[in-house]
Amino acid sequence: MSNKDKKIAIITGSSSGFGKASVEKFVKNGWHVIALARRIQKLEELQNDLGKDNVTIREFDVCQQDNIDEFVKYLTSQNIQPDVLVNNAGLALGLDSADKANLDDWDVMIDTNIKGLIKMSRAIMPLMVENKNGHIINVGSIAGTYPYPGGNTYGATKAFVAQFSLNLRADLAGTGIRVTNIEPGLAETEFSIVRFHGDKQKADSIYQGLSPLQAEDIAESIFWSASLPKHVNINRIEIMPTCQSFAPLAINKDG
Ligand code: NDP
Ligand code: 8X3
Repeated sequence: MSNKDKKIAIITGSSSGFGKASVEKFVKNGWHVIALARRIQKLEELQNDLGKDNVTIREFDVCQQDNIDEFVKYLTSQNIQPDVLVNNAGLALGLDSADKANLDDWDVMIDTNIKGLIKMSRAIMPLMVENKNGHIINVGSIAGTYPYPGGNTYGATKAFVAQFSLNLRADLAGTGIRVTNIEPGLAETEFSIVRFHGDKQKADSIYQGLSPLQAEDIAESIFWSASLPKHVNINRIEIMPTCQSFAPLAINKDG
């Protein structure tokens, strides 16, 4: 792998959903992708499909600082200068109201969606700044803008991602580094299976009779943001399936 041959994207959470579809999209368009996730077997299957020349894989947990440190050492030792970092790894756990929610679930969401994302960004940014080239694409959510029952900590982590993305833009002004926040709505991936702790029937019922977004729809917008000329920065993209919309504010007679 060399920057001379191809542009290089690092994509976290590449083993399924948006991440996997993004790996496929970037590779189809001639990029080399470093695909990161915890489930190495899924990454091996992806690499077998797309070819070792196009995809480098690495077993990787964004919550493990030593994984991040070793990865940066690897990039530096190989003189790899990433053109794009897609901070996609993330999850929702549970849909209980805040007074009943599981605190361990909250911890995992904060560790992954917030701390994993900021630590990855902090680790990769210096390489980009040094090279005066790079683009950080975060995967936020409409849940970071619009509250809904049971969204509590998940939505709050995505609100953090939205503000962090804007603040990165402020800090990176003058460096040529771009920052984008992609904010999808309801999308059919493994997301709901994870949210409901492996209950596939419950997860399937979320999408039944609807036409939710597909992983490829989001990969399209991620790739589009990355493929624009360097003087164009997409700050944020909010995407919903047509079937998703807004409800009136709730008013409860009992206070
Ligand atoms: P998936 O569950 O299909 O994919 C999530 C990916 O994140 C998996 O590849 C998983 O890989 C990875 N991941 C989770 N935790 C970690 C971790 N600690 N370290 C490294 N990788 C991790 O869901 P989506 O594709 O839908 O989700 C991708 C992103 O999109 C998330 O940030 C999610 O919050 C966001 N999103 C999803 C929406 C939806 O409706 N689907 C809508 C809006 C935003 P592995 O388990 O192998 O590590
Ligand atoms: C996932 C979108 O609306 O299911 O981030 O919370 S939603």
